Amino acid sequence: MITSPDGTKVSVFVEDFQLEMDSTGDCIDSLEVYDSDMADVDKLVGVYCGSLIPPVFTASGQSLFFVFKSDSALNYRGFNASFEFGEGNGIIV
Ligand SMILES: [Ca+2]
Repeated sequence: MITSPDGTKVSVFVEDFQLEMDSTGDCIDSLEVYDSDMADVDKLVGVYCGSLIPPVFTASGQSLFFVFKSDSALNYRGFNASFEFGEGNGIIV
């Protein structure tokens, strides 16, 4: 989870992305993004896999919640993202 300071909103930029997807386009490994501070189904922004880089995520509040799911077989490259809020930024890997 990423939470920004009071009065700011967090944005996340995915720069590199590759997660396992089957031949029909269903996600085997996935990244779920929630516009919330928890995995609230009503706040699900999207479920991402494959090699298409997801859009920039900007929270409506101060928090974005990420769930990375991976099975034990076939690990793809994964993802690399940076985030920023108001002033300053950081890197998550
Ligand atoms: Ca896998």
